[in-house]
Amino acid sequence: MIRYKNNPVVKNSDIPDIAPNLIDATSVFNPGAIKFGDKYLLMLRVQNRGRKTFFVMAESKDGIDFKVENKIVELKGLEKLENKIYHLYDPRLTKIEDDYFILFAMDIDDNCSLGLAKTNDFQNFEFMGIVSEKNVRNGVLFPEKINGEYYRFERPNTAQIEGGPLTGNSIVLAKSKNLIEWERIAIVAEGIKFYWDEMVGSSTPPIKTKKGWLHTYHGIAMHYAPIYQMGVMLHELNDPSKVISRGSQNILEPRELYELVGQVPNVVFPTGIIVEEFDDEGFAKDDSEVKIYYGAADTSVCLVTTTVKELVAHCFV
Ligand code: M1P
Repeated sequence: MIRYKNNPVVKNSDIPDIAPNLIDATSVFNPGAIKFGDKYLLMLRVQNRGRKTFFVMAESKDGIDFKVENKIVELKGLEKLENKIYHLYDPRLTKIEDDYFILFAMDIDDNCSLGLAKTNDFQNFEFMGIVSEKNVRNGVLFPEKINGEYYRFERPNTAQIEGGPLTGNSIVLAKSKNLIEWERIAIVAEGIKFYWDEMVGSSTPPIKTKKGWLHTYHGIAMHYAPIYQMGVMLHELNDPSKVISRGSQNILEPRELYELVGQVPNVVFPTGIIVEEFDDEGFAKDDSEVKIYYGAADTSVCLVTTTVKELVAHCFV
């Protein structure tokens, strides 16, 4: 995992003032990422000084120099919800066939649920609904159907960090016929007490490789103050409930000042992954570069690069 030398790639001073809600943004982190034509897109989670969150798009020709759009993303149809909506955050982007989907966390009423939206052009976004049970976060969609059904990982929020958020210690596989109603199939990973990943949650949407589905996740060590790190595991292609191997050590942990200090210290929180090269059958190429975008200390957006084969190898360490 090689950190980009001029991290962060997006920081609060890169966010234009978008009156009246977003003046002098306080932080930008945990972005969704995708390649759209020849452009790299990030869907940023931006916070204003009222600590309200907004989604704002940013684009780049090289995945490094991003220009942030001068408008807040509007999800058409969200205004029809009767729930009290506090925050939308931590979007994950997945292309399935010709559509681009955004699966994100919604703090609503008395809980956090998953919301789903769709776009074809990253200019017009359609809200499709609340698509989870109560108290779920960290939903990531698979990029294709498996045996005719959609799949995702999700993380039930069932554990409390002292003085912190309701988090969770299991990742669950779920399937759906229509992307709206989901049926849980199996717990695929649980937190491991006393080690780096006592709490867990999926990080980025799974990547299809010849060796299996490559799945990055974050683990939280519950020390005096929690430490958020990144790990990786591999699942069987035809039945992702089966874990082929899960790396025993983290592959990215807070070390740089921008990860150690900020709104929430000691956090690397990956949410976006871009694989540069796929073969004709849709498998990520072994030697392909992989760009992973993550929130650093809940304050800025950073980039690390690696390759498919390095990530796969780490599942067996
Ligand atoms: O503050 C660190 C992270 O805390 C939560 O993580 P999880 O979803 O694993 O409970 C989220 O609020 C996340 O947005 C935040 O970056």
